[in-house]
Amino acid sequence: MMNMFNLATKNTALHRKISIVLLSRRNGADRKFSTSKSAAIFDRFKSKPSNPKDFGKYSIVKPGNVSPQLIVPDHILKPPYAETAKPPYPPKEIEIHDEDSISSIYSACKLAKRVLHWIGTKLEVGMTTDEIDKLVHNKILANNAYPSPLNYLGFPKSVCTSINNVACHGIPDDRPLEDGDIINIDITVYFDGHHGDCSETFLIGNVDEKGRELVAIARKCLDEAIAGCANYETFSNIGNIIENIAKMNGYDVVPAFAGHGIGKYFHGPPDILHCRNNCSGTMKTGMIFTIEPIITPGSREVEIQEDGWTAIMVDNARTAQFEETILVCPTRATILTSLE
Ligand SMILES: [Co+2]
Repeated sequence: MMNMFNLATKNTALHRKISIVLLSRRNGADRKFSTSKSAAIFDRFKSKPSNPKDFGKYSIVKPGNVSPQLIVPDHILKPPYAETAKPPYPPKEIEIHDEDSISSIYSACKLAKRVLHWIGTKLEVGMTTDEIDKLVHNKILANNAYPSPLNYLGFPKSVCTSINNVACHGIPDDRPLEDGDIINIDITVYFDGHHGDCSETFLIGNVDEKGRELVAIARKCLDEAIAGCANYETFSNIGNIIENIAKMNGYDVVPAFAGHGIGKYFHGPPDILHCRNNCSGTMKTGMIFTIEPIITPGSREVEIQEDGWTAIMVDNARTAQFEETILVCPTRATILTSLE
């Protein structure tokens, strides 16, 4: 899951540099969003309307029917927002994690990646995203962990499932997977008091060539960005690497969503921008954060649906996204969301 830039968190130097416009298009008309959950679109990042483009062969997805919220038994350690939907404030400064903290986050990250890998082997045409949610929910509980998205700021499900033109934060529903879909599954677990967060875009059946290429480039953007992380590297390096690779291949980056620091909190500083930027800030050994760029062949604009979460591309282009949680080390970054 990702940080959405919003006015409530616009108190850092990084946010002050970016003027933001909260808007959505409904029935073709712009309207201002009033909820704190609304996503922001940076006006400086808005792309010009492009000519209709051939984005390939795929179904355009809209939100479906959502089943009742699942139960978490009492013996599972729950994060503070599990009952209230309101997460406590994260630390103001970027945390430098000590060995104990790194070890706990690593355990959560490994579990998240194991569940992600496992659900990837279960996907098949005809399975609904609601079924994916139930499988993931039960798998996480069976590992004595809590599915972090559940009731985080009111999110109704245990996993995000974002298919084709859904950029991120898709809510599992009654839509069955179709041959040719690409689906991002975003798993975060809360284990031993710490969160671990990762996602992957999976191919369902026969995905057209444009879809396969999009997914491959999204993976490459993340891998190269991680390779550019180490002690003393700048945070802006991440967005610059990602957007350069995307643009070189004819793609763009969706700027409205950011990676985030993670630990005892699901989302904390730093905000990791995935588009080119010159924001200040330098990585230090012991920092832990996610990188999770969303790549598109179309324009950069997303529209948040009335459910307050589902982010759909305005031009209905497909998007692909991968996410890892990483630890900054002296000469490189270590991926904590690993299978080992
Ligand atoms: Co995340």
